[in-house]
Amino acid sequence: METTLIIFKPDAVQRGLMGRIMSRFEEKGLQIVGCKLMQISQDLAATHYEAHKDRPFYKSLVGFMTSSPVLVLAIRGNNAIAVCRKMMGATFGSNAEAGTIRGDFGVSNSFNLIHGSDSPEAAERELKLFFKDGEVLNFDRAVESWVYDMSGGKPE
Ligand code: IDP
Ligand code: MG
Repeated sequence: METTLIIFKPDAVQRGLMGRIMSRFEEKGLQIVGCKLMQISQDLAATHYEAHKDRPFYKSLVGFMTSSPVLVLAIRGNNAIAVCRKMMGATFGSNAEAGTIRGDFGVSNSFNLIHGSDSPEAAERELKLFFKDGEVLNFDRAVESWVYDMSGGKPE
């Protein structure tokens, strides 16, 4: 099972879309194992997006991400990183596929509602940036054996 870091960006929180977007992940069968509303500091935004520091949009991206609270989530499931990225859709709202979160809820290329880790390495790094020890929980779900086919001994 993988765990990925998802952030509902300030536009998703301000527009009252937290519940609807979170429902998509729950309905998919993914498990929410960490969740908190927080205000991202300049330092945290800079660290989180350090790979983009030389890009022309970096300053406005950091400004946007620190402008208003975000909801950060740790989401777990089989291949959760790729599954969540697919559910998010392409980076730009203007060309994200219908049926994806970015495709259905936004049209902006910078206010694109949601962040998701893009690799296992990024997920490990980003989860540590946003969650302290003990804030990502391990717990059994009663429905687990109906979410995944476990007959082969592993989730299918
Ligand atoms: P991703 O969020 O789909 O992984 P990245 O390329 O990692 O996309 O970019 C990080 C974030 O930076 C995007 O989600 C978006 O908010 C912003 N961004 C990326 N490219 C542009 C751009 O060309 N103009 C404005 N904002 C951008
Ligand atoms: Mg990215």
